[in-house]
Amino acid sequence: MKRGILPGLVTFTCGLLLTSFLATAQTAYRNLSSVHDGAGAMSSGGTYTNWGASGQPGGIFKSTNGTLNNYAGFLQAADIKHPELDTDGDGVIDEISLDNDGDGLQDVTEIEGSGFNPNTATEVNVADSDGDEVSDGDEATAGTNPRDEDSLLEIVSLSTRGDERVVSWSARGDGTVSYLLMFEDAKSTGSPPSAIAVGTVAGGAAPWFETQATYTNTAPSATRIYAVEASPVP
Ligand SMILES: [Ca+2]
Ligand SMILES: [Ca+2]
Ligand SMILES: [Ca+2]
Ligand SMILES: [Ca+2]
Repeated sequence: MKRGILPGLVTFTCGLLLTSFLATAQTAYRNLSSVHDGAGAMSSGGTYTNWGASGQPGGIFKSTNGTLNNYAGFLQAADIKHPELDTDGDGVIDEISLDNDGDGLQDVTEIEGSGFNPNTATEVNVADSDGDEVSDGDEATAGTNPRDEDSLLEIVSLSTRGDERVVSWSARGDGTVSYLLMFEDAKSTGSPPSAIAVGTVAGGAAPWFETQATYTNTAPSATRIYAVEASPVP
């Protein structure tokens, strides 16, 4: 269940996306031969559907030829290629979009699960696979579990102790994520401009190393607004 919003903002530093989107949608292209030519079958067990095939290419494979992206085997027929759909509404149809849902993770990365440690597959056509209001791409940046709605970057408490302010947020404790505590002494609609470099934090247990980080801010103003920014350690 999504926890209540506490005072403070949560932001993310998204990584640079080396994605070459096409400016305009191209004529739909579909090549299903590698599926249809194989000895395949589809069966249903009531609550599930099983697709089987022989003679399919091993692993997940993608090749690019000019404006066409060719996904081998099942990926031709299952979730990836839809010439009639533009899931994220960016003007590039899913057929040729590298990132159908526009969450910052490419389709192949979502299927492989390679954007996360441990490897965790996410939905190709759903930007927020676990519905915690943080996109799959932002969860990859923050190192949180994209399949657990209780795993996300957020400020979990903000308390006053004498003339100090104690800020706590959910964090990943294996040293792979670095944090900035940002603040501003006025009402703001964007990320506060001042920042304290907290760096990495320690704690939590494998595989997700979920823990809490705490920072004590001395002599803050009465109206200080806080945000936490996460970025992967290079
Ligand atoms: Ca995506
Ligand atoms: Ca997704
Ligand atoms: Ca999510
Ligand atoms: Ca999550």
